[in-house]
Amino acid sequence: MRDANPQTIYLKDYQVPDYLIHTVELNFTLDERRTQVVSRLSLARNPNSQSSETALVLAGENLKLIRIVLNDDQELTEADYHITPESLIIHDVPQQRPFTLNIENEINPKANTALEGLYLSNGMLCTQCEAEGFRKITYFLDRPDVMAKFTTTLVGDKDRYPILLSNGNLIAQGDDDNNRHWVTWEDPFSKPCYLFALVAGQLECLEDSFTTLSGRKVGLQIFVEQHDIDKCGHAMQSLKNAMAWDEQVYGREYDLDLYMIVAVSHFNMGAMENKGLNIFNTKFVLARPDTATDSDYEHIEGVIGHEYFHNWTGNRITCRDWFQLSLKEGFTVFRDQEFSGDRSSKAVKRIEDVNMLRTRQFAEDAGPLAHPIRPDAYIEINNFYTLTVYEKGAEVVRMLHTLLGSEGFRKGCDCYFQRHDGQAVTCDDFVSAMEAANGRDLNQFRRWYSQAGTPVIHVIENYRTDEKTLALTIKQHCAPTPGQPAKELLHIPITVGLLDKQGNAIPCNLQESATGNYEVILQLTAAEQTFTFTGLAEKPVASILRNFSAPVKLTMERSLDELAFLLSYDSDTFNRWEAGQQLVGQVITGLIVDSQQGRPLNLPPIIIDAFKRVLSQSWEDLSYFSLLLSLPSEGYLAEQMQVVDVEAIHKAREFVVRTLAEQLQPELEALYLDNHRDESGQFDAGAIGRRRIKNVSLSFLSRLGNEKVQQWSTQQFNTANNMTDQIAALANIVNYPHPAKQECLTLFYQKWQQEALVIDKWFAIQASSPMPDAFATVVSLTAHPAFDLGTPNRVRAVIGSFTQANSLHFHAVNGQGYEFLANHVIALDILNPQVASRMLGPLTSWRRFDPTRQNLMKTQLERVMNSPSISRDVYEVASKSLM
Ligand code: 0A1
Ligand code: ZN
Repeated sequence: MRDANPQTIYLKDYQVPDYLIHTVELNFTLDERRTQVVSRLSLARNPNSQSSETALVLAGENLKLIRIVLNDDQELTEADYHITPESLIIHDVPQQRPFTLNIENEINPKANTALEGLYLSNGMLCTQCEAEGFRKITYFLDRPDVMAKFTTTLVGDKDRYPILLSNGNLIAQGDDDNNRHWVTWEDPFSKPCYLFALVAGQLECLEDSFTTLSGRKVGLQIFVEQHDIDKCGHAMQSLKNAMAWDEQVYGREYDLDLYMIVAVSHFNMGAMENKGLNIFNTKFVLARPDTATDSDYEHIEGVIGHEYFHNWTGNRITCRDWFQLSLKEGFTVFRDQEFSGDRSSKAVKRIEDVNMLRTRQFAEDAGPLAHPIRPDAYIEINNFYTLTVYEKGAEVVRMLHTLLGSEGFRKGCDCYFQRHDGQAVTCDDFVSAMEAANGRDLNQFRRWYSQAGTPVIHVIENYRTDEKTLALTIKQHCAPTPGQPAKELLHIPITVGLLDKQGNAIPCNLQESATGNYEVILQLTAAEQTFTFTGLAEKPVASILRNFSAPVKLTMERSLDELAFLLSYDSDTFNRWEAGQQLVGQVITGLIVDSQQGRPLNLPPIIIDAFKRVLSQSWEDLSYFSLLLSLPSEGYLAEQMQVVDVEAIHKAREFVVRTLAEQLQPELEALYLDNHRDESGQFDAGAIGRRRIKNVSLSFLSRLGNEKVQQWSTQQFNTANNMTDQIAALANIVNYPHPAKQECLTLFYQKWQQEALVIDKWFAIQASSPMPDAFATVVSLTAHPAFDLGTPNRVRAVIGSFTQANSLHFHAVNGQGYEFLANHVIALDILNPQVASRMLGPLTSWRRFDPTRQNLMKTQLERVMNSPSISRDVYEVASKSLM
């Protein structure tokens, strides 16, 4: 291993910093291979330090130290300090009064393939400092509770780096000798160094402005490479929408005069909320109807919103330590989810979010890497930017919103902003603000922060004709997770509604509090509780866990008839969809067993009738309609099985889709033709919905393999003037037998070869195809001249798609998929440990498979773990998953 003895960091060991930094003046002389960094820090001993240690320990990695000067006049010699691979230790610094340090060092951005710190992307210099990248730029107290005011001067060649950006406001600029120029930026807000950013390069800019509620005019700038300048309009509009939304919903205004976004092609994650200078993966900025799909447009809006919302939830108020990551991420994801829901369809957005949570986060929470939303230990913090911290973290904030109501939640937020503006705080501080503003005791609720695993809620119904009551007995249970053998009881909000036989909503009068409301939030706090509804002359149908009011698994005896009834009548859009998923899910689960036992497969008529009913209704929200027609994914079905059988899942699910296509062919064809209007790819709910329903129909029909539908696909592929339609057609051409497959793939590549993000789609579609030649295709794609291990988006498109979106072939019983992944993780780890460790994910779920696959997967994990000079990132994931 590169780091022979990786240390575990524990939350319980947290101590306040021994020193504080008040101001930082940075001076960069930019060069691809030799960037000079001069840093002037003003420091002082922290009066609250709990340590007797007086040495000053600054974090720093891969830095070439040139000089250190204390208090402007005392150049330190090697006797005064000590350098380790991870730090600079200065033995003796003033304890009683403030002091300055001038540190000069050099870095090599071109050699930085890990994309952390200062690095190069298509000739542009840019930074990524969260979580601990700043220490790869210069020596510093690289921890979020050290907040300082930054002034940054960038010096660079005028031709190579005409644009020079950093955080805050531009306060001075000028020319230097040797065709160089310089710019000074000042950020008036104190911030931790993980929010520092700089960008230098040849960039084009789209400009606009936004006037805040209080009448301040804020300049908005989006910087991209020249050829992308025509793809920034949607991002800009999304930014303005996000700024207005945060004012309306949270009363939060932007606080600088300038908000900049830069799009870069090489980025480990989605985007980064650096103060005033967000750096984005191009994938979440660039969109033109012919290059980006509707779902790309939606993701861009969501991520632009997310990073903007961080200005208050993350930047103005930040995390005390990295264990508190969900304080900013869970809250900000909740905010971006609500923003997106308000912008489009709340129902659709909620279903999409829950779908992702249940297929991916639930799997994480049930696996070897399960951790609470506030983890208590880590080896490499970059491994904890997880679905649990983000998505489950958002669910926990959503539960607070549900428990306190919109107004109570807003009061809690106001209290949080007022109490903690300018501070680095904890998840506990957030909950305390909610308690204080609402006069509530949330002590039991706090366990959601410390406890891993997905609780299972079991509901038993008991209707009594004589008493006209319905009793719901609800039990909660959470299985052990690594390091947490016994679980505590949680406070779980369960939203319930009742329907009469005609499908009408009826009042939910609880025995102890008859409110007459049509919906009630049950507070489950004990292991078992009974809630009794009164005044029910006939047995109602209960709609439970409406809007997915808690991140739990709900188990309950439900007949197919009852599910079909809820699918027809539930007024809760989430539970209506959920009833359909349960209905089809139960049937597919039965078919999986039939398939495993070699019995013939039959689709019960109730499913066909249910689909017919959905198809016969008229729907305003066509996106919601298309979700009602979509079957549970293979990933979701896998989650329901004791031992995952990818082949049986694929076979059973495909059987259902194909049978439905056969039985409903006329309806689906009509739906396709009705919605196949020539559209320019406008991004409005109506047009998006029409494209969605049309493409769902085409996907069903493509299973029939008939020439007519093949022609529809080819025609749609050839004539589409928007990427949603073109890529949907291509997916059907690639996923099912089609005579023009190679021709279409070639045409598409030729047409789009200059557009990296479109070519990512071309790679991803082939890598996730269920066709028998998928593995050979993937191997050949990794040899394609456009494949590049140094570009995370491309790695995700090929290796990520194959291993995460092609279970059937990744889990081939000969183990070739596993070996392929291990080979690439080992090769990638040398370049980019963060991405390598993320790619390893699919192997970590080895316990979920049959013994043969378990062995094959374990063998590859062991190979990865034992390969020489493996990174801390990959080591942590591999070793924990083998424990
Ligand atoms: N804070 C960013 C995500 C992010 C996290 C880590 C990164 O590099 C290791 C980069 C970005 C967000 O939530 O958007
Ligand atoms: Zn975030």
